[in-house]
Amino acid sequence: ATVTRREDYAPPPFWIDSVDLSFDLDPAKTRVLNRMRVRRNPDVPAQPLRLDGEELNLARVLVNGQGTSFKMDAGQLVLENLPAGSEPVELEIFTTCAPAKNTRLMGLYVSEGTFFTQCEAEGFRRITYFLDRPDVMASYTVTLRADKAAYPVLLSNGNLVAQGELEDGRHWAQWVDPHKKPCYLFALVAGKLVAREQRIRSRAGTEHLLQVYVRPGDLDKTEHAMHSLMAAIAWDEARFGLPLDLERFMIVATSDFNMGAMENKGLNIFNTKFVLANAATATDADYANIESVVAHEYFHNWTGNRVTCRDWFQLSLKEGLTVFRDQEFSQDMAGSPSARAVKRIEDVRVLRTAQFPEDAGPMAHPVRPDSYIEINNFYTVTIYEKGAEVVRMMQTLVGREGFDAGMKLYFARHDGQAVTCEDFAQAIADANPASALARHLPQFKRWYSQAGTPRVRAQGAWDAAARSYTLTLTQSCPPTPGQPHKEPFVIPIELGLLDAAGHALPLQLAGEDAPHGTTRTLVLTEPSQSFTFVDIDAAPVPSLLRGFSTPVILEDEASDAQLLTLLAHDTDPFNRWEAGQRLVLRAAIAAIATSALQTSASGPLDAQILPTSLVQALREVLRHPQLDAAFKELVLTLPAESYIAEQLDEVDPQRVHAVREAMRLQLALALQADWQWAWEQHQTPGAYRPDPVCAGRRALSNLALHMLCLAAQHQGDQVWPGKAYQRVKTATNMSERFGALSALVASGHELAAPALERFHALFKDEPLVIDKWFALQASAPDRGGQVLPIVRRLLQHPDFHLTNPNRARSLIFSYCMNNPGAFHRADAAGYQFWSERVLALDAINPQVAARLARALDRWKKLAEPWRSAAREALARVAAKSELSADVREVVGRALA
Ligand code: DPP
Ligand code: ZN
Repeated sequence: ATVTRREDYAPPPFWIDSVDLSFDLDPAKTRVLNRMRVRRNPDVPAQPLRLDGEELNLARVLVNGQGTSFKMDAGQLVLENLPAGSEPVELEIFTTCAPAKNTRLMGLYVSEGTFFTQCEAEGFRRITYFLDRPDVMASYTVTLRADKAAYPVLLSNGNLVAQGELEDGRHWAQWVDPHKKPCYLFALVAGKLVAREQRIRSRAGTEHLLQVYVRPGDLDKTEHAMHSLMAAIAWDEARFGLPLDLERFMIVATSDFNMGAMENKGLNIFNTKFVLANAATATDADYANIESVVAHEYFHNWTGNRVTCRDWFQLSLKEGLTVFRDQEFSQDMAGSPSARAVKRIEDVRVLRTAQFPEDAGPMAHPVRPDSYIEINNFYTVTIYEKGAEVVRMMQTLVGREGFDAGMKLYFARHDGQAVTCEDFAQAIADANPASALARHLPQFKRWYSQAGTPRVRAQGAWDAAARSYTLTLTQSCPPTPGQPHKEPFVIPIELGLLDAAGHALPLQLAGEDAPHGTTRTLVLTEPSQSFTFVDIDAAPVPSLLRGFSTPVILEDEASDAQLLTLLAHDTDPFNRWEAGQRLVLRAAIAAIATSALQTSASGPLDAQILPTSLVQALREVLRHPQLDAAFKELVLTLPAESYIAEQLDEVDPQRVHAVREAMRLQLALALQADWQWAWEQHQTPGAYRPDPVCAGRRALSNLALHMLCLAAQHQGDQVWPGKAYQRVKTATNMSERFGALSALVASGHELAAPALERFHALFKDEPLVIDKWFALQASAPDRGGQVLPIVRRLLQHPDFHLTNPNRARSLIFSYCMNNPGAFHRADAAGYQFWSERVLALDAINPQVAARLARALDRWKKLAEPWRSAAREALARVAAKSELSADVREVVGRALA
């Protein structure tokens, strides 16, 4: 396999100014005529033109209308005899491809009778020969021809300029994209689709047509996506002054899609999961995800499309920034300060449960990687979520207005260009010359170049005589593959100090004339630094890393009593939540170290793992008269098994599972009356509305029902399972229906089976709901090893299709990646299942297979016998000769 290195970047030897593509669409054999205007890059020494191509049948190559000699080399089409000089050349290439056989879903493929494309990162080369790299930007004209009855809708990027009929029942349409773009943003769609349409007028008075295309029958599930799109357009204009630059903006949904969605210029293609929603089929979480993914792809129109990446090492230039933008958007849409905090906690939870392990494992890479074998393996939580945190830190260091000014400068400098992460950081710093970012820019950029999660140790000392409090912050970062030694980072630490009664103290640093508020940001740049606060009458309770101002692991000496104070009083909702999580983690880790708990077929053990003081504090949060339901649900939800496991040096997954299950039961029993109260108080009668307040109430009442079913199952009581079953039958929205079904499945009650059957019968024609049905069973708590046989049986279910990524993820990924207690079996049968599925998927779709391959990333942390068994499973996969580069890179790094 070939390694691509960032340091090898060289500008392209040729530019492609314009592309005229004609497609004769046929599932078995599509003919593609590509006429390009190509010219030599005068800044680069003359060399042959090498065009990328993959699985194409080449029929003809013409240069300025004449036949020409060419050769094939490592899949590339090489033209050695192009005329010298800088005159443009007309290059005509005629190829065919087989979309119906394209199970990789990269390039041009067919899904349920409709043609779709996916070109990012390197799929365009599966459509035609091209300089398939993001720094080559061209103008596109696209003509589509297809059978009119089978493919009545013909779409591509930009504007529809002409269309007409052909003989034999065929028709055609021509699209012109007014903007230059890299080829990874090319798209076409052809099929039987219907659209919800909306006309809007921008702040500047321009008119635009918005369309959401879906299969006939799904139109009643497009309202929320359209509303989300309109909100995203308005927000980007209001917050950043960035308008929609197209007359027409289209979203098209497909049920066969490798990722979430794709920001093709003017023609976004989406996984149906992130478009389709109505009250009956989608949960509150689905509604929120749709809002954020629709916005994310729309925001790419500026951050990604207008200003794009110089090379794929710069992927976070567009992804980190666009995730940051969609997070900011979702917070603004959430409205109230507490709803914003809920969104922030959810984002941090993803970062810490998915990105931190990545940063500590074999796939660890900087936000701007130095090398890759397969770029598809680097669409990661590090590039996306950690990349967003890096942008967020810049905003923290320059302030919100400073950040907006930096964005303006970024577009003023780079609109229409393909640039680097450094260019972005430079623009933000240059717009804020007096800021801490500008002062420390070279050091700040280590966030782009150094992998690994930094650790910050905080030690506080109160000096009674001086009435001062000195906080010493010390940073370090563990080695990662290829980076044994790390230099210090720039670490903004937002903090506050509380007195013992929980009141916020005014913050005055030594040397200052007066206090500056009760929350402020310290910037740690040295390996170790001390900060002294004056006028402090008693030892304070520090509230550090408020809002999770930096993606680090904080190690402080907070006592349980201090954490209880924060849980009860901190004005920073993030740290309030965090205090509860830390107390639960402490109890869990202590229990894991000392007890030999195991779950049994009869369910979790009734053990007192959480101290009474914590249970009481959690009760007070649950009963709190002012706190929002959504926030309460987050506080009362235990950390995931995978997150608990990350805190340990050596992991016995069965013990982690048993302890977490026992904590769950303990909370269910100790707070039984409170759960009942919460359930009764948080019903949301009336028409379904997906707003944060209603969604929060449903989340809390679902958690309550789950706990009540768990307690009932333990006590042999039938009332709550009966209520849950009734709700599965009669609920009028999916959030409540699925919450009730989950409660039955998670408690292991015998009513779970008939409830699952009924649920399947109700929704057998709704693929996204059937995905949930598979996922729920695959992620059910294991009691005596029953989950794997169920998963194996479901593989044979008539509704299971390995070729459909959503379905493969719902069953296989849910089991291997979302259910550690069931996956990490002492008999290694879970790993055996994993290796079989990786290989089966790899033959169909390497990109999806490589994601599944990562389920064993953290095998070196496992205790025996899991560790040896996991290594054997990895070695079994690695030993296959016909492996894709995608999977080979992942298992190779895991075993290295
Ligand atoms: N560029 C896409 C995104 O929005 C990747 N599928 O993240
Ligand atoms: Zn993106």
